[in-house]
Amino acid sequence: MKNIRLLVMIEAAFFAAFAMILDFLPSIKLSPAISISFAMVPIFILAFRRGMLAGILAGFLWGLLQVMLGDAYYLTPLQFFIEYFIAFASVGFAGILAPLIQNNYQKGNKRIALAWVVAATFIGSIARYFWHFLAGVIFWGKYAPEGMSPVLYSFIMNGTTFVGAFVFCTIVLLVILASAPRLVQAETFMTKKQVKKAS
Ligand code: 218
Repeated sequence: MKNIRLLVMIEAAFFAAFAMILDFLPSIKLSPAISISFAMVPIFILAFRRGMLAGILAGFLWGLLQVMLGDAYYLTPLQFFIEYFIAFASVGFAGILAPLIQNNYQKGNKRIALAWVVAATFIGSIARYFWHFLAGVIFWGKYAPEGMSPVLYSFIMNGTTFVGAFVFCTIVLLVILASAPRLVQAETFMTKKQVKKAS
């Protein structure tokens, strides 16, 4: 049990680092602080593979990496906390559908599993961008064009980014998981003692 937890934590760190690397690739920039990319993909894969808590941990670590590598935009402490810890960790909520994805793969229902992958990607993306939208209304309103309300400005900026990121991530995930579904089907990890007991 202890070993499984350690393995999941190592996987979370690995997938968070992978997301950070993807974040450095060229992306579509809406503003210096907002870009549309598929960097969330590794966090989604881990959330489908290991469930919601592991996904939340990986998302949190990804946010922490952004902060540590100086790739974060700071306006106020609360804005920073919401956008780099709560928002990034929320991507892991995609893992709420992990049991449905795993069960359908196990039963050989590939198409249904992939349909749940799309739904889970939607959940993780909207959970993240809800927080960016909220931060946008409260903290980024001053950057809105003259006469535009902060709510509309944040909705347009974060709504566009949400749709773009969701579509990008869905396409990449469908391509990856259609050919390598084993990525989300973790083999049960057993200690030597457990193997002996089971055999
Ligand atoms: C209107 C507006 N502009 C900028 C931001 C900040 N923001 C938005 C989306 C994603 C991220 C994290 C880095 O990719 C950030 C900092 C906002 N919330 N709203």
